[in-house]
Amino acid sequence: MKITSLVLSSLSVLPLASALPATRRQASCTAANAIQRKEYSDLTTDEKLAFISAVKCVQSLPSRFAPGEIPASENLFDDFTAVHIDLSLSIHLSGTFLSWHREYLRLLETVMHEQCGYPAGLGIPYWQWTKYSAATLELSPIFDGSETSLGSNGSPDPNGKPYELTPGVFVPHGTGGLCVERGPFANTTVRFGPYPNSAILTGLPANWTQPNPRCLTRDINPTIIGGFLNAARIAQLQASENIAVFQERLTPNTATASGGLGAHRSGHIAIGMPMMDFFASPQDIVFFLHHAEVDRQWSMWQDADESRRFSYNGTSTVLNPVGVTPEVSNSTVITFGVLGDDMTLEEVAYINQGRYCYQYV
Ligand SMILES: *[C@@H]1O[C@H](CO)[C@@H](O)[C@H](O)[C@H]1NC(C)=O
Ligand SMILES: *[C@@H]1O[C@H](CO)[C@@H](O)[C@H](O)[C@H]1NC(C)=O
Ligand SMILES: *[C@@H]1O[C@H](CO)[C@@H](O)[C@H](O)[C@H]1NC(C)=O
Ligand SMILES: *[C@@H]1O[C@H](CO)[C@@H](O)[C@H](O)[C@H]1NC(C)=O
Ligand SMILES: [Cu+2]
Repeated sequence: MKITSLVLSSLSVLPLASALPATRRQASCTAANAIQRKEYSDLTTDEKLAFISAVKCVQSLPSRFAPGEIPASENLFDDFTAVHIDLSLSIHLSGTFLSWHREYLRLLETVMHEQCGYPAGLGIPYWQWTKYSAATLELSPIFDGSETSLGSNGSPDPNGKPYELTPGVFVPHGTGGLCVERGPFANTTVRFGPYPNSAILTGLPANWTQPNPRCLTRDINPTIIGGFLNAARIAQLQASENIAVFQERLTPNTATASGGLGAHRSGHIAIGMPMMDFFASPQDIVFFLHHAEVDRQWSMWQDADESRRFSYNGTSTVLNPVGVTPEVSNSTVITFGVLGDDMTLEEVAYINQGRYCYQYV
């Protein structure tokens, strides 16, 4: 779609660039050599199977933590959740949210490419929020429960209750609620959480690293999809005049009954259960498709006006309390624990320059 903007006039820097370290190299990133991140439905059958197989491969690689350090983390895929939990009170509802999750996705994509035989030119797929309606998400190629899906919705829970998002703010439960019983991720075990939303304010319990094994559940929620992930909402997000407004529309600091949910939180609630967990949501692979869509929305918004490229708002602390951590800037460092190197926000501002060369198609 944005092929023209990707064809960079950087041929002249090539001889010089090849002398620089690979990660800093200003290589020529073009539509022809960029990693393609496709909407899940646009993957071929072979590509869907390659993605599913790569996820299972990451779930079979050893944990990078020292034995006993994080007892709930049994493999490298779990490590992605553990690091996300550990940093949750810095990387959400803060100025580092967009940048941190951009690099986080790239780290999983890199493991898939380097250790799991995932096709080099293919990236993590995304879930385009507006592609499916409230009625059809459950029947989509992502969730239809077939061998090329990411598993079904959870089985219906006849006792499902409304969710209280924040005190006094309820949304109805969805059409599932129990274990995912069909498709490649049927009967997957999750071990982290659940953690209460109150831990956003109080901090995690000391035993957060202890395993609590149970089945992967989902509760696809038509109320949320219809109400908050619709085309009008996404158009409004893209029309945001500055980064503070963009972040507020994507993921506001307070959820209100009048609609202050934002597309980011809505996507988590729309899938439900582990995906709704503020801390432990990456346990459901759909997290990565949802966050690829968040990243796609951010990159489109950045591309629309270059003055937005290095604009930031917020601190490195959840809810941006005054005086705890500084307002973020180009030089703010984000960390990734056992998953990867430290990064500055300046280094992750383009998806097609510097350390990244991928595009959303
Ligand atoms: C998942 O578990 C359910 C209930 O135990 C069982 O009926 C079903 O066959 C399992 N599915 C797979 C794919 O293992
Ligand atoms: C952690 O501690 C809480 C409070 O004592 C308890 O309810 C919960 O089951 C514990 N979690 C695990 C995984 O041990
Ligand atoms: C961040 O945005 C808020 C809301 O618009 C604003 O009050 C604040 O001054 C901004 N912070 C910086 C550092 O620009
Ligand atoms: C952030 O970095 C970019 C690219 O190096 C630079 O153009 C921009 O001026 C920097 N912003 C600030 C406020 O220093
Ligand atoms: Cu997150």
